[in-house]
This record gives sequence, structure tokens and C-alpha cells, in this order.
Amino acid sequence: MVNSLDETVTGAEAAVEMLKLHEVEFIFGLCGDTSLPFYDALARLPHGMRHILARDERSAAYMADGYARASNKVGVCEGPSGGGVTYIIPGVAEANESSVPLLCINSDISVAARGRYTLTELDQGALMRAITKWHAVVDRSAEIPAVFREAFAQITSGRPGAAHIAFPFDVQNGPVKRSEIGAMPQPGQYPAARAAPDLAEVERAARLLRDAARPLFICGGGVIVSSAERELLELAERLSAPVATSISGKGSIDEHQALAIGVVGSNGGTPETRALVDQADLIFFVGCRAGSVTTERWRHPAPGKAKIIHLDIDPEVPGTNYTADAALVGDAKIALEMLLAALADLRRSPDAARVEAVKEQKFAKFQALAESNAIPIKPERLIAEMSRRLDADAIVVADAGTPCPYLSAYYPVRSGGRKFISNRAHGALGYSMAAAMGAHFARPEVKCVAVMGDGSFGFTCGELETAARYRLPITFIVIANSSYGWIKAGQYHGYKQRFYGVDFGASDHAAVAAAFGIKSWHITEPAELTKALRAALADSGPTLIDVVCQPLHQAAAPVSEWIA
Ligand SMILES: Cc1ncc(C[n+]2csc(CCOP(=O)(O)OP(=O)(O)O)c2C)c(N)n1
Repeated sequence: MVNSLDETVTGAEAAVEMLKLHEVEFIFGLCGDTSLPFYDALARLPHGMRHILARDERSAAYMADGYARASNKVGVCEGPSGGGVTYIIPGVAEANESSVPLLCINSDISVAARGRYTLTELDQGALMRAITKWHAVVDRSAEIPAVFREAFAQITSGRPGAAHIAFPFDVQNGPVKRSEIGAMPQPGQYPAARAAPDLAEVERAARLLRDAARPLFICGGGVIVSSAERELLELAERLSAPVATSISGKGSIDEHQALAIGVVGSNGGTPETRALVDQADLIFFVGCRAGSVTTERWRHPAPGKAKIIHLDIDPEVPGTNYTADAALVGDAKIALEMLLAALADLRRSPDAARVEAVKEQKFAKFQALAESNAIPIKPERLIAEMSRRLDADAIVVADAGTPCPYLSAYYPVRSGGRKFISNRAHGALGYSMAAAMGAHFARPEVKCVAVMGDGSFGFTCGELETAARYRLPITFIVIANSSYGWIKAGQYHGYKQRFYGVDFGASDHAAVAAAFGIKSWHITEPAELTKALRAALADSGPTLIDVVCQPLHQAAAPVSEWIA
């Protein structure tokens, strides 16, 4: 008789069980020879997970990334060995640097076939070491349960990030004891464990906040990851402190709130929002790395001018770019709760009028351009139309180029879950289409919109087939200017208009979408925008609007290097 404790399953079956036990709902991926046992286990077992077949491993990883950002759960992607690994890299690197919990599994050649010029052989561990928080090459099937437990623990604790598992073909067929398969409590959720900052630092920070005359918050993605929006607003209101965000932090505060400034920095910040940063005598960075874009290359705020409080889950962050007068290492929600307790008696008289005046000034300039009937269509006109037409709970995903600065600056979002997503670690072109698909699977009840330049479209348009196959009700908006406009604008403003290697031909992106069976509009006149957007957003399937827009170098983009 078989002792049930000795009962075994295959490595592939164990992997499927481990994913299910970690409450995985979707696996975004692309098939390959070395993945056949894994796919067969997915086909046979009653796991309830849905496999979403992508047309490029890069997209599979971006889908998992978009899913994770929109759901606060782990995103899972998979691909085969060799090219499946090299093609999946951009999505893994972006998620890792953007603190998004992503688990990437690549199947691999058999352990027994290593070193014999085997097709698709590649040192996956060496490749992934540089772009993940944690990685493992599973050499023995018995290790599978522990490897998966550790992968989930690593990416959902501390600063979230990406994990990679290389899963050899023969290991997928090897034995795993059923008794070893199991998950820790709260599997697949993040943050998995919330760490509190040192109490003495909280008290130091509270004293600094009490003493500051004009404190200002700059929030990064950490506020949303930690779901600390309520605590942030309460503390800001008590201090009457303006709240700015980085691009990744957009949505930390409802941008319609009186104290919300919006995005600051070189991409999406404006001279008006910069002035508020410069006026502050204390900057409180919350879940924000104070990187080059948010701080305009560490010039705003100017080092040494204002006092700095830096709160982050990653102990390496405070002190890296600004000397901190108080450094809080811990979860944003817990740290802000502790500060609220330490400042329980504090009530500053409201100072929202100063922020309101600045916002009015910023939006007055925008509005004047948004009303323009000029051809080609001004980006402002499109963004204003989107703000009018989209529901407050819609999720907008923005690629680099025109979409990112314009939406960051002029598309105000509400708080409560991520409503604006952009790949700000690398800003690699061709992210938004696939990431919006991932966001849709996370939040099927809300409208997801991807906004991309025509450069980005060229990177990713094969994925329109996926949107058509699953009939995803996503609206794709292409801002067409027949150039790598962001770089062209750099040449215009910084290199005396010597344009070099930045222009490409005009394509009919609506016709491309139509060829995939997607309803589409090609728009050249401002007056056509309203009707097209209304119809596209109301449609139950995928839609694409191709908008021929004013080139970025001629536009009044909220990009500080060009404004200067
Ligand atoms: C993969 C990748 N290669 C190069 C770049 C550098 N880059 C940043 S913006 C940009 C131009 C974007 O062109 P497009 O998508 O057409 O948008 P536009 O700027 O014209 O609005 C380029 C090439 C990048 N971000 N990603």
C-alpha cells in the first residue's frame, strides 16, 4: 500500500499547485518546447487559473506588471528557454526597478543536457541576477515547493520586486513529495509583512514637522503600494501641507483635493508646481526614491535648503540623494499612523488657497491650448477630452513620449487604488498596450485605456491580436507624429534643431487595428475627437483611436528642460 506521505507528483504539477496555493489568478505567457510538461500540467489539473497567451514574451511580462500594479497582487508571467528568456527581460527589469511584485518563470533545457551545445542553452541565473530581487535555477525537483515559497516571500516583503525561476525540462518531470507542497499564510498579497519604523525617528520627524512653517510632501509609489492614502491625507490636512507626487506616486492623493499639487519634476512638473517645492522649508519624501526625474536632477528641492524627512521601506533610499534630518525605514501606512499619533494635538489653520492659486495658474495655460481648433491636434486638446470623457475609476496607462508628461501633468486622478500607470523605471517604449491588458484582467469592471506614441505602437502592435482574441474592452490611443518625438524635441531644444535619426514614415494605425478586427478611428481634426472617444469608450470590445498630433518639439509640453 502507498503511504500518502510518500505520494509524489511531477515537478510541473507541483509548480501549478504552488501557484494556485499562492492565489494566482492569471498566468501571462508564451509557449515553447522546454515548457511542454508545465503546459500539460496546466492543461490537466483543475487549478482554476487562467493562462493568457501573449504574442511576445516582453508583452507577457508587461501584462503581469500591469496586472500587479492594478490589483496589489503578484503578477505571474512565463516563457520558454533561450529567446523566451532574452525576450522577457524588459518586463522583468521594469517590474523589479519599479518595485512591482512579479514572478517570472522560464522553462529551461534539462539539467542533464547542460554544456552540450543544446539548442536554447543559456545561463539564465547569470542573466537574471542583475535584474531581479531574487532568482533561482531549480536543479532538483524536490526543491520546487521551497523555491516557490521563497520567491513569493521575497517579492511581497520589504521593497517589492521581481523574482525569476529557471525551470529545467527534466526537473518538470522529476518527483516532488505531495506533503512538501504548501503556502505560508496570506500568500500572494503585498505588502506581506508591514514593518514599523524606529520610534525615536518618528518622534524626531514629528518635531521637525511641528517646527516647519511650510512643509511639503512628495509622494512616490510607496503610498499606493502600502494603501496609505487615507493616513497621508489626514496628516497633510493637519499640517496644512501641500502634497506633490512623482509620476509613480500619482494617485497617492485625490488630485482634486485642495492640498494636492499634482506631479512635480522634470516630466509632468511645471514652473508653477516647481515654485511650491522651492518655497518649502521642509520636504517630506514618502515612499519615494527622490530620483532624477522627480527632483529635476536633485535641483528641486535644492540640497541643503529645506529640512528633509525621508520615509521608505528600503533602508538604502533615505540618505542616497538628500541628507535626511529624519529617516523613517518602514511601511508608509504604519509610519504615517505613528506620525498621526505623535501629532494628535496639531491643527494648522488651512493654507490651501496658496495651492489652489498655483493650480489655477497651471491649468489656465493648459486650458487655453486645450480649446484650440488647430490642426494638427494639440496634445492638450486630447488630454482635456480624455479628462472629460473618462470615468473617475478608469485606469490609464501611459507610454514614454508625449503621453507621459501630458497625462502626468494635466489628467487629474482620484485616489483609492492605482488609476495611472507608467513604466517609469526604464520608460521603455511599447509598454502601455500590454500593461493595459494586464490591468484589465486585474480590474475587469473598470475601463482601461492605453496611450502611446506611434513609436511605441511600432514596438507592440502585434499584441492587438491578443486584445481581439480575448475581446478586451480596452481603448488604445495612438498619438501619431511620425517621429520619435521626445528625442526630436531634445534635438530641437538642446542641439539647435539639428534633427538626426528621429523621423519615420506615417502609418495608418487605425487601418492596422482594423486588420486585427479592432474597431478604430483615424482622427486629424479636433472636432472629431469627442465623437470617436465617446464611441470607443462605450464599446464592449477593443477599440483604437489614431490621433494625428502636433509634434512634441512644437508643443508646450510640461518638460522642464524644454521650457527652460
Ligand atoms: C526601448 C526604448 N528605446 C528608446 C527609448 C528612447 N526614447 C524615449 S522617448 C522616445 C521617442 C518616443 O517616440 P513615440 O513613441 O513616437 O512618442 P513621441 O515622443 O513621438 O510622442 C525614444 C526613442 C526608449 N524610451 N525606449
